[in-house]
Amino acid sequence: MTSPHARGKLITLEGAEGVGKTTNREFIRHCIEQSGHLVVTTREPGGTPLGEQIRGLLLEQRDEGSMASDTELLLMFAARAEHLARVIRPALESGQWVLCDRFTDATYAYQGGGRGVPRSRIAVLEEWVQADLRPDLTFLLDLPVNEGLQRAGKRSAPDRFESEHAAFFERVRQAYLALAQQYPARYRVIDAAQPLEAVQQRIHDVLAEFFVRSS
Ligand code: Z5A
Repeated sequence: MTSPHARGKLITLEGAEGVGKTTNREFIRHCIEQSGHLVVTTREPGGTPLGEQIRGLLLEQRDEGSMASDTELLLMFAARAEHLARVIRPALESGQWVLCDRFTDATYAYQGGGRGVPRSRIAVLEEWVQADLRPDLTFLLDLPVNEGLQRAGKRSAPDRFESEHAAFFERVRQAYLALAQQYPARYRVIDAAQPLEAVQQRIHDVLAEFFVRSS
């Protein structure tokens, strides 16, 4: 039986530390609503009660030292499986759009690029947990690492990821840029070093083009 609704669109927001995802999330949500679509705004890791508990485990500083990178990877995908089952798939299937602050590309960038987990291991979990579901549009907010760290440094005490060194975030940034090159049809790279108005003008233009393409 075919669904009475067209499937909604999945839009993801990506970037390394302090690039302005949170700052721009509301703006994107507003633009989507203005175009006449219902939108669910959510985030990873998290987005469900259990996923937020897993997020707590992932971000908290641990006395016993670092978490094994496979544990980190599996927890990311455990939270994602829950998120897909309880929030993302039901919303998309009912025709709503989903705006997600970080998704699987963050796993390729942080666990793959940052921690050095082989890409093939991430791909196995992606296939298992998502099957053929992929984002329809991905914004990559790109900023030189030092500038991002400086912006983020103005906030509260650093969590487990925020305590990493600049070299880690440089690998994350390069992994994101490589993904953008690999998937040019869905990726839009935004120069996040520009003033906020210019960043949002560019986001607005990308969305306007996307709405036309998806209508
Ligand atoms: N993680 C992972 O490892 N693997 C995965 O699969 C997933 C996630 C899904 C939590 O993510 C951690 O999880 C994350 C990766 C890991 N760790 N790190 N790093 P998160 O998204 O919740 O945490 P975050 O990266 O720290 O994002 P954030 O806290 O939401 O920061 P942001 O959104 O990029 O930045 P912001 O808070 O919007 O902006 C930072 C400051 O810059 C703020 O003062 C703004 O006012 C200012 N700002 C923003 N835009 C501008 C412009 N254009 N000019 C000047 N100043 C600006």
